[in-house]
Amino acid sequence: MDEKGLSREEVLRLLEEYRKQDMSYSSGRILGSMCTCSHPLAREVYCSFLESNLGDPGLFRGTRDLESRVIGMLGALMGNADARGHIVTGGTEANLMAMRAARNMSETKKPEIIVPRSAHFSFRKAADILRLELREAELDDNYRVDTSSVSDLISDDTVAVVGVAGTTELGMIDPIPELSEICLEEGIHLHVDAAFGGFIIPFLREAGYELPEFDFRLPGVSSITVDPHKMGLAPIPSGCILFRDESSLDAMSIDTPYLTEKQQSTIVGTRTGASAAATWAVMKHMGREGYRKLALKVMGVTFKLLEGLRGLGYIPVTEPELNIVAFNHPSIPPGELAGLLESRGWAVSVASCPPAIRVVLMPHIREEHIEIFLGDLEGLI
Ligand code: 0PR
Repeated sequence: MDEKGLSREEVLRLLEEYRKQDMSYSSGRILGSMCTCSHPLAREVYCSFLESNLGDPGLFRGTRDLESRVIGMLGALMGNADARGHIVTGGTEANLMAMRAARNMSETKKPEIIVPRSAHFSFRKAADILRLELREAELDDNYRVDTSSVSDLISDDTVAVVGVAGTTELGMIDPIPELSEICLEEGIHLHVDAAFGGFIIPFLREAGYELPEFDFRLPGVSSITVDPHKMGLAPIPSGCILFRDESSLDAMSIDTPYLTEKQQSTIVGTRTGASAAATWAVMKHMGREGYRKLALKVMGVTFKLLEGLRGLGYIPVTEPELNIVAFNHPSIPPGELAGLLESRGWAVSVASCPPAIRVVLMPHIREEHIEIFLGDLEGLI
């Protein structure tokens, strides 16, 4: 650090130089991200709650109330208004908490978890941190988990089964109703990772899309991850972990004798209340109607891309269930195609299973961006 401080103007000028190197969502060029421009109201509220600390909630009773109300709203959206949980930093922390609760509630000395091959890498982190053996279940021809493979992997040491509602690479929804039946019968914690899908599947269902149930309405579902900072339009960091009831939180609670609250179940100690306040604000402002419109809009852009790709001779690898399209060029391998697109200013990502270019049609991607993107793809066919 320098001895003398710089002026405010000088600091801001220097920062602008750094910011210029970043990409922006509003350019429409970020095609492989699950994050997006946060809602302007959420941004404003976030800044005004910057100093609130939910690690010591007795000092910030109003913000704690906002967190409980967000949990109540999301619980109700997921079919259980009595769900308990917390606003956390994102899907990784939420999944870690779910695995921790499941492990702590079991007696086994050699805990194992079963996750689909398509599960997000956060479960590998959780397995490593919590010393869980990770078993991967096979996928079916549509890249959804094969429930017979899950059944085959279950043992006396299985503490949790994971199903994904909106896979990271392809946006596929695992057969959660079947997993619910299996887990109910075996008495195993079923965690649903709806980090991406949680803020779109319920609204598409309301709008008449035929998508399977995936939430607490299924009796075998014990916990759900849903991230407001993905399709919820909340600023980063905003994730949410929901448990069917308080017992899962109790299984992780640690005494915090000198704080205003005597027990804590979250992993993080000092933690911002700004995420909870901003998420509350955006959910109250959008309402179900606002999110339903948004869901239909992104699906419209998704189908436009899909149709355009087919028209040009590109090959989609699945029929999309949500707003993710993965596709291949008839001859250029996906890694090479991603490079060619990058040189034309597009940030796409490459899926691994199966290898394909992956485009996430987040709200910042509009029809006009897709038209330009398809124009560039046409030049490569
Ligand atoms: N579960 C699922 C199903 C996910 O897709 C993700 C992240 C997580 C959990 C973990 O969430 P956090 O990253 O919030 O902890 N999915 C995206 C991915 O890994 C995250 C992402 C977002 C990556 C924006 C890149 C990016 O630009 O692809």
